[in-house]
Amino acid sequence: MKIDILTLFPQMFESPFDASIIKRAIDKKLLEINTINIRDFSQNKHHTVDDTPFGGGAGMVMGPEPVFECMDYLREQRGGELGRVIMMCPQGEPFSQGYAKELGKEQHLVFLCGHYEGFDERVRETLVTDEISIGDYVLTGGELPAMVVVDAVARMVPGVLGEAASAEEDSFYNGLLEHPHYTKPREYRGQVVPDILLSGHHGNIRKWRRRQSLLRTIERRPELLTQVELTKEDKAALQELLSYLQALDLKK
Ligand code: 4FV
Repeated sequence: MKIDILTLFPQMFESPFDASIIKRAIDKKLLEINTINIRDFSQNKHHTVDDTPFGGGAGMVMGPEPVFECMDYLREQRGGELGRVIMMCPQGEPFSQGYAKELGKEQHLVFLCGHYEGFDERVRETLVTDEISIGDYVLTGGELPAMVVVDAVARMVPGVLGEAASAEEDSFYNGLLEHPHYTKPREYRGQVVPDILLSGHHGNIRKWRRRQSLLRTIERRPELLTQVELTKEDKAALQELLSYLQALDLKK
């Protein structure tokens, strides 16, 4: 997968992608990440990329020219056509594992990282295919959000997650929150690992993990359950849980 990132601060991407899974994916040529400095495409003598908003108001707006020039250059570099062009912005569609899975199937992604009040609207209208938000808060720039999306999407690219890790067991992969994990030592400062996990009985272990995922999802993100395909086993487990909680309630 080829990823081009248009930004005013390419240096911000050096270290995050220079370690761990992403670095290994780049070394294994599963992923190619390029950053392009939008300021290099500013045609004015001071190389400014932003200006005051028409209609007045606080803040500055990133002008259309450097972005359009930069995209023309990139389109040329990429053989005449671009993949999906993603603008990171608070107005975008909330990012999700489902969206990561969808983008993970693409061959080429372009990320537009804004600053100040954001981009001139003509950039959004003409160049952008996707607008993504990583959350309902305002950041200083689109770089960190782009890193978040690149990281989540990279994990969906076949071969990026080694054998050890599989996306299939991720939280949200099956729509539920992930079950608890334990590793050595079996006992630490008086805290012991649940026996079931030491039983070697994979069927029971799978059942226990599914129940823990259901329990954790009910406790923390019950709204997620409305989007999950529950098995008969799940419904039985939930029913059992419900009667247990009701019994608890009745005792009070
Ligand atoms: C953002 C978000 C975000 C808004 C103004 C960049 C900043 C500045 N992007 N999810 N939340 N962007 O706050 O994606 O241009």
